[in-house]
Amino acid sequence: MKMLADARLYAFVDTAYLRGRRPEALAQQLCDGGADLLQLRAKELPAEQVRRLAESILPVTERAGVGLVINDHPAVALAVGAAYCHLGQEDFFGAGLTQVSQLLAGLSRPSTLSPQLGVGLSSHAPEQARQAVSAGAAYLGVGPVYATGTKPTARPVTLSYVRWAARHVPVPWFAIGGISLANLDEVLAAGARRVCVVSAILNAPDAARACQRFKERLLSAAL
Ligand code: TZP
Ligand code: MG
Repeated sequence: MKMLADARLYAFVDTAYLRGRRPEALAQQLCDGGADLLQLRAKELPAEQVRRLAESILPVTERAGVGLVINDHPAVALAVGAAYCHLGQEDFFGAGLTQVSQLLAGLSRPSTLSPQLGVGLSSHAPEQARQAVSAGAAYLGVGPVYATGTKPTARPVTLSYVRWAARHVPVPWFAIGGISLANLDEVLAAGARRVCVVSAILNAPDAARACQRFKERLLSAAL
């Protein structure tokens, strides 16, 4: 599997943007386009259906060496053998957790699958980033940078938080929220080298080509 430290482009199979596409076919396109991590985000589905989708996508990501991230469902991530799960502030700190190890200890672990589940945490402000790093997060989300229809109620954190993250966050971190090919240069100029992109890729006419265009520009920005 690709190393997290080398990841630049974090793409999504978000069920809100499928528009009739088969999830595993979309996952293949995103991997073919150069996504380094792939998140399964299915806000409206119950855990059992998330699990079935994860099982259908995992062979695709494994063949491509792309880490699969399960949003919101750590037990599903562990059960299917995904590399990561992603949780928001409210999912993790709001549930009374302070350490990733507490979360993992609370999950029943199949004996052979996913012995080391990495946990990514969202952050919206410096203090949240510090707490997430102390908790043992494998990576951080930094955003939403811009207002976005994918998460319409979230308040943008602006590029100033991206600039702070570039100077202070010691683990891999991904700028997220409203990032497009039109604003990527200013996100890079603020110091981001890794980005999460949902709608700008999933609404593009050719998702694989959209990934390629993001990836080329991310790789041409020096780390
Ligand atoms: N968390 C913060 S912003 C966001 C999430 C899941 C949505 C990102 O989607 P898009 O379409 O790339 O703005
Ligand atoms: Mg969540």
